[in-house]
Amino acid sequence: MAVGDYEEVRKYYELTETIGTGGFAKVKLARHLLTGEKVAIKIMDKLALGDDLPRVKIEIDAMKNLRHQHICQLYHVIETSKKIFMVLEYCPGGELFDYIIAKDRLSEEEARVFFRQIVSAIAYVHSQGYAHRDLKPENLLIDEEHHLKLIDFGLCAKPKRGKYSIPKWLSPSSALLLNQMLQVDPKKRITVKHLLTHPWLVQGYSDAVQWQSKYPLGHLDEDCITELSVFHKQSREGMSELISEWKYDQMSATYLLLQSKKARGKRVRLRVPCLTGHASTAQSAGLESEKAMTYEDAPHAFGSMEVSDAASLFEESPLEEFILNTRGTKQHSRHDAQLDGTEFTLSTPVTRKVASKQHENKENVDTESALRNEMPIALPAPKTPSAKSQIETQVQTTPFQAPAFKESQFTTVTPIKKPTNPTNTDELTAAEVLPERRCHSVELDLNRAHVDSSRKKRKAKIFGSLERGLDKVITMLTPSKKKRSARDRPRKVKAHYNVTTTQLLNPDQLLNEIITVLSKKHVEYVQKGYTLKCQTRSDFGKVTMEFELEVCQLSKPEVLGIRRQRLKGDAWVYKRLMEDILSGCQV
Ligand code: 6Z7
Repeated sequence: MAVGDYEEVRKYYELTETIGTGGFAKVKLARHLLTGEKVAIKIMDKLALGDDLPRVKIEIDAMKNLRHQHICQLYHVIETSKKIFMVLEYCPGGELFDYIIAKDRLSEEEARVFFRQIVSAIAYVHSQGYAHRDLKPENLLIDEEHHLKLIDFGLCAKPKRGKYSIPKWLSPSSALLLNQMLQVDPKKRITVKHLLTHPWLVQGYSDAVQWQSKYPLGHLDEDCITELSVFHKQSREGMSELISEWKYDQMSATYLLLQSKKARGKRVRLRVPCLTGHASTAQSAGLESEKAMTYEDAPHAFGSMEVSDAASLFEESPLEEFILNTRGTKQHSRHDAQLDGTEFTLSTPVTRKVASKQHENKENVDTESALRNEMPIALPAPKTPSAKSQIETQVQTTPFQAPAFKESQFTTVTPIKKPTNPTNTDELTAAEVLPERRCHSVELDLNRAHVDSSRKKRKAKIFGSLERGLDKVITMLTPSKKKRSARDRPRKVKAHYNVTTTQLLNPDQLLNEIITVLSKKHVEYVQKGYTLKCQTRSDFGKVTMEFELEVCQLSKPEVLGIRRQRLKGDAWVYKRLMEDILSGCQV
């Protein structure tokens, strides 16, 4: 990861957790510093994109021309030498696919609500001369108001689509509609225009589907322009001209996010980004420094800093920070000490050669390279969050021979009890899984590891370049007494379609049930409190799926639940795995 690439983004946005990965892109949650609005940032590596780079450009060009209530809004494009960042509308409801699966099936009424929105989006897309060509429930997200947003333009689908079966519970009118839409011959297929007034779609409504954009590109919102002109000390006319250029830069992003705030009934106010040390206010505002506004200039603009809101968004998981930062360049260390009483069962892949001469003298230990030589797959024994005194890493090996080199986002570290010779890199491979080390557990007393500085120094000598990586892990793993109670209990969450309720009363028992099933299913996991960050691999060691499972507490009704979230992998494979896991638990 090139630090400079991210610096450009951090001028304007505070990046937090990863909410999706796939192909050559990952999507991270973030907050726009000036407006405080949450956004999703799609991050792509230009080199990795290779031949797909033109597709990304096509998508961006299309997105710049599309603005519609049922299309995920592009706010900002940041291109650096190595990366492309697409700042997009935040859709906290996740994928329609997961929603349907969770509900098993939708009622026709609800399907109609959604379908109207899809048809509306598609009719608009077509009206602008574009075709999406990859319409599927995975490409429809649900926003805060439970409205659908179409995503992922620029992907070509190759429909094989002709043979299909109609579920027997569908009404004759919906079966007829599907039949009209699924005609292979385009001449026989119903047009989007006819769909707008199709009897199935207007049933129970007084009008046809309204497909016209509520936010036409030419229209500028007065309140947003006023706020921006006050903030930037520009005339309203000047500001309108600037916005009308639609450069999809910080100015466009700020305008669009203000507009979105207004649409949700929030105050149209800009504020001082006080959460970052990365950029000055002026820089963040996309202005020359002399134009930066002070509180005295316009106090209203510095109004409500939603501190608690921001804090919760930015409460990064230290483990995730470590896991995701396998390139050794992660700059945010301010959360390092925030680990809160969470026990980790550092999961399955066992680091084989954790250091080599190549890595020894690097300033930032190249954790990824060091950890790429991972050996799958050990399935650790469950570790309940309430067992506090130690962290125990179960090291087991699988019966099969694993490939020697693997790419993994899940970095795992095998605690090394007694390294011997600090200068001998062979000795530094103490974590290698040797036959005699198989099937035993290694214990680390993390409380002691953190406080004993002389031991730490000794360790520094011993581990050489590895020290940084391990220290970070240990720091992260050292429970802070004050905070740990917070994670001794499952998190309270609201009922959501991604949460399956259970009849079990004991969260540790439930966690153990899940872990047992994961082990049976050969799912690797990292445990953090009541959250299990899981992944599966192909026979060749490639990570095929990433997801999270969390034992949580629901309030109405007061029962334990299992929250699940897919981060990567095929939606159908995930669905089946979830069914297996959830039915495998005695819940
Ligand atoms: C045009 O819109 C696009 C284009 C594109 O190429 C990619 C995307 N990708 C997105 C993916 C996810 C989200 C937004 C855009 C998003 O907001 N996801 C999200 C946000 C919050 C939460 C909370 C926890 N549950 C899942 C979740 C997902 C869009």
